[in-house]
Amino acid sequence: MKLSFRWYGKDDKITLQHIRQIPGMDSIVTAVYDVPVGEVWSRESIADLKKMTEDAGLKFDVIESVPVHEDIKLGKPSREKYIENYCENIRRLGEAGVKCICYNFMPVFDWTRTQLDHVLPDGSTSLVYYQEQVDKVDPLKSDSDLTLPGWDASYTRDELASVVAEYNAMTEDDLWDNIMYFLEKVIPVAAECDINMAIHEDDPCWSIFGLPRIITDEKNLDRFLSLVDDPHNGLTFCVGSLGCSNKNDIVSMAAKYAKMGRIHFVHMRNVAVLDNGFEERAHLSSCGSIDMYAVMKALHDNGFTGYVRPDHGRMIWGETGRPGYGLFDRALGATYLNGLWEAIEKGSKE
Ligand SMILES: [Mn+2]
Repeated sequence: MKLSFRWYGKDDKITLQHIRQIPGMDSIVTAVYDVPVGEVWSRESIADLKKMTEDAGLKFDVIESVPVHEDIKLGKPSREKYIENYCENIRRLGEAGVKCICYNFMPVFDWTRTQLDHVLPDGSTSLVYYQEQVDKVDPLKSDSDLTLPGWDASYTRDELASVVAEYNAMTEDDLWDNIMYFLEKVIPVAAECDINMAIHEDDPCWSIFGLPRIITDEKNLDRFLSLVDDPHNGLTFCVGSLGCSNKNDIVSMAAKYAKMGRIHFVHMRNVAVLDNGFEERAHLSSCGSIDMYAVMKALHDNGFTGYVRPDHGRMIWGETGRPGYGLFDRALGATYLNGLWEAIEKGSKE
């Protein structure tokens, strides 16, 4: 595995120098943040990121994310322009030596949580999802004050209601058609540039607000990978997103997709699965519902060579900042993953 760490660019209070001091760190995971979704990233912005990263002694291998414009997901005629822009971004990132691009195909809402600073028994805070709180929120009611953290602030409530209504008129099969259309144009370009495209699963891995969501479980991941059967059409295997449903057997899925050579990037996060949702927890297996050792072993034993990053961390030691993306707990997570990997590797040679 190649250890990586998400960095939000120059405005991130966590610096590349901090990240470099985490043992074993190989690559940064970042993106160009000053361009609206769907537009082409400037070569200068890409080159700046690359230079900063490499000057800090890290690699510029992984982009998270190149976001997919809603018109592509909705299958609108304007998708042609946005797909062409997407392909141009792949080409430009390929020129800069990028190896892997993470993206997702979630309608409107990226990750969804009900609270970002839930206090855990040890006094740390984490992101949580409680279904009864989600059920109280209706994005179609544009006059409602109820919102959830993480909602795209670039939408007004009226705009949000209207885009949600557009998706509510779509079936899951429509969304499958639209993702197929996207992949058939994008994957050949990625193959030409030798960039691995790595879709991130829906987070959480079930439908919310009646919106179609399809990147959710093993059956659907099988279908997704078969749409364009090319190794460049792969996965960001997000353990926390898939693992917040007990229906997903994370360990056997990690083994299967690693063996197929289709996992290019892994997000390692532990969650405690509850009857009414889930809580994000520290990375250690005993802190949540996921056997992190078994996931890492499944990856290792099936020839995984891609990128791994610690996913959301708790806020600990008084740190403040972007929820899930503090330095301290993610660094603890990285160190834990290093330890697991070393033990698995050495153990396999005994
Ligand atoms: Mn993730």
